[in-house]
Amino acid sequence: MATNVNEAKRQDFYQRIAAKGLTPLWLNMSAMVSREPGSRCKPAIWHFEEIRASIMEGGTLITAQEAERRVLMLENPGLDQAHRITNSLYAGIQLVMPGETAPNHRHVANALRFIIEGTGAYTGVNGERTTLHPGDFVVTPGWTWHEHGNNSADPVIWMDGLDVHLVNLLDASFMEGEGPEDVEVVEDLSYVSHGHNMLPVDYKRGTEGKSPIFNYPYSVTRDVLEKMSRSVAPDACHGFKMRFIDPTTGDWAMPTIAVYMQLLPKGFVSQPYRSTDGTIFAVVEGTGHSVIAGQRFDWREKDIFVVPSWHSVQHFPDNEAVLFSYSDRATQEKLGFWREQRGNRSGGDK
Ligand code: 1HN
Repeated sequence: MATNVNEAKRQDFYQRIAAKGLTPLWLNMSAMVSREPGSRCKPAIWHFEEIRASIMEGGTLITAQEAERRVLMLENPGLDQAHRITNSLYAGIQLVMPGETAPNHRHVANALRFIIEGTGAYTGVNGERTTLHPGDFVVTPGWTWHEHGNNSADPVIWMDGLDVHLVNLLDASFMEGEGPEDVEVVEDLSYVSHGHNMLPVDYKRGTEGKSPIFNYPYSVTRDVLEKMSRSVAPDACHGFKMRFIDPTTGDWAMPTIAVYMQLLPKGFVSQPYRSTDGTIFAVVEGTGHSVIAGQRFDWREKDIFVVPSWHSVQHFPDNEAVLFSYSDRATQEKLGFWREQRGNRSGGDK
């Protein structure tokens, strides 16, 4: 048993060793090694109506060229305005106005684009161009040159998802600007040459864990979900949920970020589900609500909501709905950290 004398001696000891850059584990262990995830990340929703009004106002105040990227970041209310939507992941809303370009640059962080509004903007990745359509999932792998432009008559809006906070946690950030000009290639060459159960005969996979495919088009994704939903039974927790892959390996499409699309059929109520990867959802089609750790969030097309790590979620679509989502599961799996729990548990909801 601790005595008062002991405690005073201890406090004195802690103070003296602090000056030497030492601190006792025994005062910090339970906070550092929690019995289960205790994320400060909060469940939250951003309604597109409000996002759109704000980014369009931003469009009158700064050009894409001037801003380099004209983006409003989605900041999780529990995470101290730290430019993140979960502990590990970044989300932002980017606007490219008709006639604008955003200059070529590259960085270590991997980025995804999920197209929300507008057709006819493009992203160039390592000189190859892809035209962006609503629902498309576009990858710009780490350290590839990428730029954007909008040759259409309408504003184009998408969500960016990046692993930049993972890169910064590891102090591994590099960035360069003013890359080479686009070269003339067949539009979506990477999808043509790698996305149809074929590979160029001498294709050699790099060591960086990059998918050769830049655009996973919604027209294909939607068709897959439609046919799946007519042919097999829905998963009790996910409905019809597909993951985007690197077709040369079967691994996730991005080395660090897991990306999905799911269809929730009419009348479906998902069973409670939780996992250690805090997940960002974007509503592609439909209306409904989700209950996250007991809190109800009503959503409609183009809204974005976040389910923090180890928070139980249940989805209730009003009719058929389609949800895009991404999380750090690809990272957690590679490191052996990832866990999930399906269905109701004893002990109640978190
Ligand atoms: C970036 O390069 C883009 O290329 C968007 O569109 C958002 C957020 C942080 C760091 C780099 C882009 C970004 C970003």
